[in-house]
Amino acid sequence: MLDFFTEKNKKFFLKNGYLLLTNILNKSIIQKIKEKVLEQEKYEKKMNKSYVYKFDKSNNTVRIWNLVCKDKIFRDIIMLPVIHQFMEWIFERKTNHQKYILSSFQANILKPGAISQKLHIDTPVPEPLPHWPLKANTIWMIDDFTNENGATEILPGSHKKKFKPKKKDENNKKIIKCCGKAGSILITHGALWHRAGANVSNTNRIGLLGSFAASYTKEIACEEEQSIIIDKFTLKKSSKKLKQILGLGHGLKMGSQCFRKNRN
Ligand SMILES: O=C(O)CCC(=O)C(=O)O
Ligand SMILES: [Fe+2]
Repeated sequence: MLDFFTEKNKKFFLKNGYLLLTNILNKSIIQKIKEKVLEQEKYEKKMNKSYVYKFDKSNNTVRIWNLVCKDKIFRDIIMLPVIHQFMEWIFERKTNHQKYILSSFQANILKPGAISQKLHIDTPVPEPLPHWPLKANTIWMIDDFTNENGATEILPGSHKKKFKPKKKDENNKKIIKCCGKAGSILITHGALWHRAGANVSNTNRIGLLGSFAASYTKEIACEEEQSIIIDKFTLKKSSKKLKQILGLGHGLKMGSQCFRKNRN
């Protein structure tokens, strides 16, 4: 594999807020991932656990959550050294602790007819945004990302703006489509303005989203890991409001615990 972790690429990422890594996954791995994603999608549908995005009234944007538990192949690829070289660097701070954690790992299936997302950032914090990255995303192209099938659209350099995009920004002429061959990975800064495009082709566009966050965000919000330490007895005795304050139930998405038999 080529060495992507170069001064030139780091400089490009700092300036533009994204970087495209090409030829990371070979054809047989891509094929296997595609099969696993589609099998899982079918299973979640059968179990009535599909996560279909409501913003897309055509029902053509489907997520598969919690890939880490859904097959070994997802656990393997999320550990690819090149990803962690970049994450170590993006989340660099003086600490002996782990600097970042996986926020979510999901598949985003854009079926033919899927409409485009709103322009957004992946860092859900109040403005102005801090000058350090709280989040970074990895967008894995499992199909070729093309002009027609909903390639991720981004505004280069927008991670420096410190503000989130507004409605009027949707038509910014400097937005580009990140097209690429299956097997490529797009690394994005969590404050980069971006969106999934519309799929006007007649085939699926499958992407995986491996999202990472600075570990201190978890350390701050969960000094005690409430979702583990609260026992069933206390849970029963807790009011709805107390459960909200304890953060219980947060991050449980439809389908995230919908597991097939004989998974590996
Ligand atoms: O699938 C894509 O191209 C991007 C999706 C995305 O940005 C998101 O869901 O936050
Ligand atoms: Fe996003």
